[in-house]
Amino acid sequence: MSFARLTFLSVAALTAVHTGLAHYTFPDLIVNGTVTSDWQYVRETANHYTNDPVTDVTSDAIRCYELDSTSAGAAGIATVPAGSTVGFQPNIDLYHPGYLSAYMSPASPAANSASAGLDATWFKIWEANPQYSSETGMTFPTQNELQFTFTIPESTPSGQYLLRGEQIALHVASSVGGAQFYIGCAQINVVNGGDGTPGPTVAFPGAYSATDPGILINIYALPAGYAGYQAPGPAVWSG
Ligand SMILES: *[C@@H]1O[C@H](CO)[C@@H](O)[C@H](O)[C@H]1NC(C)=O
Ligand SMILES: [Cu+2]
Repeated sequence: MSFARLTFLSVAALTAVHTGLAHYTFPDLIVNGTVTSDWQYVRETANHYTNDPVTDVTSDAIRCYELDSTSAGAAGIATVPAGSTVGFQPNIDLYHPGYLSAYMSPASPAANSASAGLDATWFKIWEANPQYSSETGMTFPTQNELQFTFTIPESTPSGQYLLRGEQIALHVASSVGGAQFYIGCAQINVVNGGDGTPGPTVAFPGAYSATDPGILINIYALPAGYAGYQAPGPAVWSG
């Protein structure tokens, strides 16, 4: 093992300890270039005070992590033109190294209904994978940044949806149940949409297994000949 590699590992280990309590929430939807208020359009999550992650991929919390059954009705519904850029702003920088994604689900009877999104209706519209090379090891998207943004596909049919932003933090993901899921679901009404057919669709819980290679992974000791990060969940629907 080279000196450079040793140094990298030590820094990584220290960072993991230092940021052990640096959890976060995704309370702010970004729409039309504006960061909206905390929980204005995002359903308030159970970790609004503790910032603690979800760690059980089989729990209902893996869907939207709502505080309680009133979270849906308490948040508004943001009008969002198809093809526009949206995103989430966490309450602090995204300290943890991880994988980011965004999913949508048609919302019936309305985006602010607690019964929206319960079925296998979720499709992935965006992801940002850790990048790997044998020279540099893994590098992580938006680590230490304050926002992540992406586009609502232009051909998304108009109508009400839940928009689920997620980071799977991988700093302690080397044992089952170690990966940390940070989640927020915004309530949106897509306007000026198209005639696309979003898919493939999945359910939450159901989309992930605790042993998926993108969830159970030791980012500090990748196997020899590692072929690169394998994202969990379905392929991205690009519209
Ligand atoms: C975003 O802009 C569109 C017009 O392009 C507007 O209809 C919509 O209300 C705006 N959404 C928000 C949440 O401000
Ligand atoms: Cu944390």
